[in-house]
Order: sequence, then structure tokens, then C-alpha cells
Amino acid sequence: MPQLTVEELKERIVNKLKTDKGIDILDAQNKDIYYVIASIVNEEIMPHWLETQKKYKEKNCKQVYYLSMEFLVGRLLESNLLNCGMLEHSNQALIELGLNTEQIYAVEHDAGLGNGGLGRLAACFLDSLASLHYPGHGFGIRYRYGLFEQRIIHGNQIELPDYWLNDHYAWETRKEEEAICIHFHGDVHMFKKNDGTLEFKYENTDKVMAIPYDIPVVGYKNDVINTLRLWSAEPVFQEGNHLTEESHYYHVLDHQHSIEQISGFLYPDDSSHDGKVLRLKQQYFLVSSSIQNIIKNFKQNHQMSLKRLPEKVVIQINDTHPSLAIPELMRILMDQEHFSWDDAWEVTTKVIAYTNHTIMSEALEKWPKGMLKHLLPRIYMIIDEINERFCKGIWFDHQELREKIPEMAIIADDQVHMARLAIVGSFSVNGVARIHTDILKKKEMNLFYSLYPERFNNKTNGITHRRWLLQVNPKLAGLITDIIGPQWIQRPKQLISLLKYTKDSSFLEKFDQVKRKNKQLLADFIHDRTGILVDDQSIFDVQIKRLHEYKRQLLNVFHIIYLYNELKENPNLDMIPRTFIFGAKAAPSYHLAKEVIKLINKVASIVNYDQDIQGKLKVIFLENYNVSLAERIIPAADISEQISTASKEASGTGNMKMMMNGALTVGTLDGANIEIKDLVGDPNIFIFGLTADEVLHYYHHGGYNATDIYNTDDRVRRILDQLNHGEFGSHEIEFKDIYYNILSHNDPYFVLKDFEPYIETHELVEQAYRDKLTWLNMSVTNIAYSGKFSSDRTIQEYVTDIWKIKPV
Ligand code: HBZ
Repeated sequence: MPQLTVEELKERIVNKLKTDKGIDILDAQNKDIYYVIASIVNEEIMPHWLETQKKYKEKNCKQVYYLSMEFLVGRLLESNLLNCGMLEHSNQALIELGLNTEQIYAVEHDAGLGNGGLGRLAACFLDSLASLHYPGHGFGIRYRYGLFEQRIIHGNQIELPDYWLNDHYAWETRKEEEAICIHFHGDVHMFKKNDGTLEFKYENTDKVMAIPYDIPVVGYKNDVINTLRLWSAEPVFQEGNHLTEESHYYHVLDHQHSIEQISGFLYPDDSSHDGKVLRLKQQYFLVSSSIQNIIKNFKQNHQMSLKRLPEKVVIQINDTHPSLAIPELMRILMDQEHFSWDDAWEVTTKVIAYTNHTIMSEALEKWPKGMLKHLLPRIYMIIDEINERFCKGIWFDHQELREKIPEMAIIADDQVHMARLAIVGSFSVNGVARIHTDILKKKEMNLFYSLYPERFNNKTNGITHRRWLLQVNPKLAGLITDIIGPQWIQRPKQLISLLKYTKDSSFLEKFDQVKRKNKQLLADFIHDRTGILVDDQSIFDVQIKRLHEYKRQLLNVFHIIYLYNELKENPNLDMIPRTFIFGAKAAPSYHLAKEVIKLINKVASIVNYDQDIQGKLKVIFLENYNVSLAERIIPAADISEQISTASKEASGTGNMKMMMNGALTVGTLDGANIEIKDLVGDPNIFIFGLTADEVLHYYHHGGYNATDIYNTDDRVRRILDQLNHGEFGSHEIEFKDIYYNILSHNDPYFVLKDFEPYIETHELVEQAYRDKLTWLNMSVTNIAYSGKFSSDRTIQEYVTDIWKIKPV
């Protein structure tokens, strides 16, 4: 893209304000400025967007489509400016116009179309695809309401709707002419044709239009613009629908409303599945519109038989949520393109690849077969047939697995098991970190692994270093570039050159100043938001992620209560002040998770105002954790809490973001923590607690007794009793549920078991922090090794091992 100078940018901003909005720069509000800059960026992007699409068509290249129910995009103005190469000049232009860049970026409402890691991973992947010149696009849903907005009232989480589309969304283009019709319900009729083959016709279906809204995905300084296409559900326009009779009118409105509900809101549950029919509708809506679109593109771009689809198309499904892509592609190939079953199956299983993000049984999707059959009768027939053939195949060709058929069947116990469908119908199955893939192979999916060993592969997650270092931490990025040059921006593995400077005291001093500055900025923000003053010399100990029992925010709180108890007994205790920072949303129906939020806030309200402890502890719960808040917190973190019960966290990606910004990990041997540890080495990470093998052994063979720990460890007993006796509540029953969940259910996530090693590890953290140079050395070592966790590396692995696409 041609570079606009600072002067040109200033001129364009001033003129545009006049011509588009009729506003003088002196009277302009931040919002006016925001839209004007976004519009300038769009003007720069559009020609390249067109150009990119033309090129993909001309070159006849194979393309990847990433199907996901979630894209957690966050804000786009700053990252689009960065990737277009306009950020520096535009910041300068704004400053020269007397404007505040940060306030202008803050005008944009986060696109919170995701719950957590899975959705943010999809957004990072799109950034890397475009930045590495790959033809790869996202398909998702344009939810009218994204993930709820969280308010904390009297310590409790309250959910409010996320009105992100109330202001015009600057980055989307509605493409009405590319709308696609989706069919639900109806009757399926079967005919025998003259040649003896069967033909299927559907009647009386309920029709819904899928309207695409396209968002440009800007590659980093390379003129590549890919597309994120989000579908919105609208009623089919029908001529006769303007009848005047009142009852009919209400019926029409009702009908319209129920259709719009399909893209109405994002389900806020991140690691559990409850079989709501609306969620199933959403999944099929995404899948059917996307697959129809992909087939249409193929026909337009290539003059060849659809049998050759796998040469030009690969579809990655983000968890099982879009796994109906398998029967949907079968349906289109057979019923519309007149393929035989075998030909359709051959194509489908060469096109679809599946990523698994969890082994937690409560998150594995299963749909009641009656529900599927009623909503999607033809799709159900196809799944039924896939299942029949699959089970027969095992019966005849894999006699050693005959007995296992009930555990492997796609339809079993009147339920359709989506992970089984996804494995059987795709050519690749991947986990998202080494340990996670190993557990899939050895345990959860072992039977399928024995059947299809060649399908299973690992793709350890990554994050875009452009957003998570270059953009969110410009001071650190600048310092890195000053010392090792700018090559790391294109090749993040080159961050490894920082190893040469881990003992260079002048560099470490500068690095320390950057961290200090980032901490001051966060402290100011915290003060602004909460009125609480935090000490920017304290250790910033950060846990930011969805609230879930397995992520063990409770273990963190127990540590805080323990320290508080110690300080109350000995107020002169020599300790480095700590600021514990939390950000977390709980699924609205997840009672225990909400209790933990309440507990964190309760502990905060006691600790933060207790004069006895002389400000040595502060507990901050920042409400409404989202991408933008993460961007503020991460550059200021000293400690990154990654303390899931081993085996439960498939990978984690927050661990990578904090490592890349110089935080040290306190973590269990779980998910990608293990790979972080392998790189940085034991001296540069704080590992504690049970291993995955130990956890799994306890689950299967017993031998753990939480009550024993309660009885023998005074510190633990004291904390639990404090919860039980209302010491942390305004009345006695508060927090009893947490108490009973641990003691009556034998502490299913091993909080008590890992308590002691966790406390001891935090003592080591404190010792390490006292030795400034050692700490800085560890911190820089972490940054140096973080290049591996760029999503550029992950995408390159997907490309080489699974997608087989070429850069354009
Ligand atoms: O996916 C997360 C994993 O917990 C995390 O370990 C991993 O790093 C990340 C990316 O691979 N999983 C999720 O975020 N899952 C969901 O958000 C989710 C959403 C809807 C569901 C189930 C899970 O129905």
C-alpha cells in the first residue's frame, strides 16, 4: 500500500470530517474522528481486497475455509492501521491535530463474538493466514449480541446484553446479492429413478435467508486482504406477506422474530454442552450457508468436476460445532450434484479436517436424535447412513473392535455423538498442544486412533505476535527492535537473539523501565475503574481467563487468603507487596463459578481496606474481561497464573501472550505450559503440582482423600472454615457451596492436593523477585523463546501437514 504521509493523513481527516459529516475538526467528537479514520483505512483496503480475490481466482489456487461458531475479533482500527503500515503516521497525525489516540480507539466496541480461547484462536489464525500470504478465509455467524457484558454488583456477576451493533460497525459490508437460502424441517420424499438410483426431494421446509457480511482481514504490510464472512439470519421476503388482518400480522412478526433469533446471540457457555435446539439451528445455519457458498465459489472459479473439490478446497472445522458440514456436504453432492454415495464420501472425507479443543466430557457435543431428525430430516438420514456403514465396516473389517461398537457408534443411546461423526468424516484430527493430542490418542479417542492412526496429529496453538506484542506493547516492541533489529516482526523465532542480552545490564535496565511504565499505566487504569490505588512496585500477579473449576481460580484465592491470614498474625512480615489481578466471566448458569467470582470480590473488599496489612496485598477484579481489557493487562503482568488441574487445559493461549510480554509462568504441567517449560528450561518457569498421569490415575483408581488434607493441614482447614463460618460473608451461608463442593465431592479438581506445592512455589517466586537481575534475565529469556508460540508457526504447520495450500 502506498504510504500516506502525516501531512496527507491530517488533510484527509480534516476534509473528510467536512465532506462526510459536515463537521469542523475543532467541533469533532472522538466518535466522529474514529469513523473518519476507519473510513480512510477502508478506502485504502478496498482496492487490495478486490485485487486479492482476483488473484486467487486467476491463480486457480487451493483455498482453506475456517468454519467456526466463534471469532473473538476484539477491536480492529488499531490492528488494521498496523497491518496496513499506517499506524505510526496516523498516530502522529492525530497527535498533531491535538487528539488522543487511545480515546479514539476506545470508541470501537469489541466484536466479542466468542467465549474465550477457541474464538480468539480463530481470530489469530486469520491474521497469520493473511500475513503469510495464504488464501484462507473465515466463516462464522454475525451474532446480533456477542458475549454478555459483565457487571459486578455487590460482588455478584450480572449479565447484560452486549449491544455491539448499536452503532454502525465500520468494518463490515453487507452482501445481499450473495444471500443463500437455508432449509429447516420439512418432509423428505424418496424416488426411484429409471437407472435404479434413489433421488431425494424436500417439501414444506421452513426457509431462512443467510445474508453475508464481509469483514476484511488485513495481512501485515503485504497487500493481502482475506475475508471473514459472517452470516446473518433474515426471513425470506415473500410477496403476499403484507396482509392486513391483525392476527396474521402478529403471526408474521412472530415468525420474523424467531428467524432473526438464529443469529440472535452467542451462547455463553465455554466448556459445557446443553442440547438447546436454537444452538443446533445456529450450527446448521453456519454450516449450510458456508458449504453452499464454498461449492458456488468452486463452480465459479474452476471449470472442473466437483469430484476434484479436494484439489481446490479444504475446510477446517473449529471443534465439533460445525461438524454438520460433513452430512451437509454429502447432501449437496448427492441430492443436488447427483453423486453416488461412494463418490460423495470420497470427496467429503478428503475436504474436511477437524480440530478438537477439549477432553472434558461435559463439553462433548451430543444431540438427541429426535431433535436432529425433526429439525434436519435429510441430514439425519445421511448421518444414520454414515453410522450404519461405519459400524458395518468395523464389524466386518476390524473384528478386534467388534465389542467396542457401542462406544464408537455415531448414533448410540438415542444421541448423535458429534466428535465421533467429526473423526469418521474427516481426513485429519488434531489436538491443540502435545499433551492434549497424546491424551486424545492414548485415552479419550484411543479406539478411533487404533482405527485411523494416520489421521491424528498435533498442532500446538499460537497467537499473533503482531497484535499481542507489536501492537499492545509498543514500548517493549521498540526496545526489542532497537537491540536485535526488526526481523523478528516477520520471523518471530528471531526473538531468540534476545538470549545474547539476558545478562546485559544496560539492556535489562531498559527492559525493567518498560515493564515499570506498563505497570504504571495499568495502575492508573485500575484506579480509574475501581478507585483502588495499587503499588506499581508490587508484583503484578495475573489470572485472566474464563472462570471454570478446572482453571482453579479458587486455588489462587486460597493462596491470597493464606497470605492474608499470615499477615494478620504477623503484620510486619517481610514480603514483597503483591497485586492480584483477575479478569473472568462465568457462564450465566454456572453456579459454582459465580460463587468464586463473588468470593474473589469479597476477599478483595476485606483485604484492600484492612489497615493492618499495610497495603502489602491488593486484590483487583476487573469487570467485563474481554480482548481489549486483555490488551491492557498483559503488558503489565509479572506473573502469569496457568494453574489448571493437569490434563484439563487443552492448550491455553493466555500463557503464550503473557510469556511474550515477559511475564513468568506459575503453572502446572498442563497444555502448552509443558512446551513453554521445555523451551525456557526449569530455572525460567515455576512449575508445581500433580502431573496429568497422577490426576488420571486418581480419577481411575481412587486414592485421593481431600478430607485427610483438611484434617492435617492447619492452613487449609483454617481457610475452609473461614468460608464455612461466614467469615468472608455477610451471612453464614455465603460460600458454603464452595466448602461443600470440596469436602463432599472429594475436591474434584485437586485444589487441596496442589495447595501446598502452590504456596511453596509462590515463596520461590518471591525469592526470585528479590534478585532483580535474575528476574529480568528470566523474563527476557521467556520473551526470547516465545517466538515458537506465534500463530505464524502454527499456521505454517497446518499448511504443511493438513491444508497443503500455497502462498499467493
Ligand atoms: O480452546 C479452549 C481450550 O479450553 C483452551 O485450552 C485452548 O487453548 C483453546 C484454543 O484451542 N476451548 C474453548 O475456548 N472452548 C470454548 O470456548 C467453547 C465454546 C463453546 C462450546 C464449548 C467450548 O460449546
